[in-house]
Amino acid sequence: ITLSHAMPAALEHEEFYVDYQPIVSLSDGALLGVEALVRWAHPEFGRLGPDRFIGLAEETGLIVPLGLWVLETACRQAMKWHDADRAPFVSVNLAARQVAEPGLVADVSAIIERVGIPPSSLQLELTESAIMGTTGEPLSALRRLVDMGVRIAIDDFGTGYSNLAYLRHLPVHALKVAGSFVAGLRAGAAESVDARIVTALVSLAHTLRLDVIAEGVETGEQAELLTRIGADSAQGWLYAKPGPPEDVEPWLR
Ligand code: G
Ligand code: G
Ligand code: MN
Ligand code: NA
Repeated sequence: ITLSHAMPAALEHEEFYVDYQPIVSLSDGALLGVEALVRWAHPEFGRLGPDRFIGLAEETGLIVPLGLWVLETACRQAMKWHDADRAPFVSVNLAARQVAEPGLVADVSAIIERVGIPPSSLQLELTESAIMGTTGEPLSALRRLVDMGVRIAIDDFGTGYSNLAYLRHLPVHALKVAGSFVAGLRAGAAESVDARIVTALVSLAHTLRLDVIAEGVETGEQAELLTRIGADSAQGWLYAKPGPPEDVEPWLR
């Protein structure tokens, strides 16, 4: 039986689970939010990462119910972390197929109401290819979500095709700089091509009044350079690997 055929039953049998990776402020190291990352505890093949099954789920359409399950699970978890002093946001990946789905706004707002999460504590991550060229009903769906208070981030920014004129009119709040650019940042290599690209991306984002989240930050040197360049926040192994909710708890204090 193929992975793709096994997915509907796996969703029903609760074989999927969500790991969380902290997103921290570069100015003071405080936890700002977490990214939710789905995994599959396959009874035969063990833990499978999203690279193994998200593409298949998009092809079969299972991404729609799976994506809503991830969204609701992540929002419920985020609410457990909310208290009087702190309300870390949760950032959930949205596949192109989900954005094209006519029920998106109704489904997302139903989850927000059911869970009771402030819409501003929810960020949706879309890749450039999912968001660029979005017009008509899907674009107005994104606008309605933004009007509700939900934040939108463009994932893996810089690796796809961004139409800058188009970006200007999109209801986007943040750009996530792809880890492939961050990987090339090293102290003493301030003139490296990657350093110049990241500098340009940060400048572009700030010109458009967007926040910058740098991904794949693995070393203190990278964090230092990113801070100097003016990136707002960061995510990566330097701070924490994606992990179960318990791993996030020390960050709440
Ligand atoms: O978990 P990992 O770091 O291996 O993530 C690999 C990719 O899978 C990332 O690009 C991430 O955006 C994507 N991904 C993780 N969880 C989800 C999800 O719930 N929905 C979608 N559409 N993509 C996801
Ligand atoms: O949504 P996106 O594709 O960006 O998902 C992030 C992916 O990058 C996940 O697969 C996650 O496990 C991985 N990741 C997170 N932090 C780091 C890091 O510091 N270095 C590397 N190489 N990968 C990371
Ligand atoms: Mn992501
Ligand atoms: Na990314």
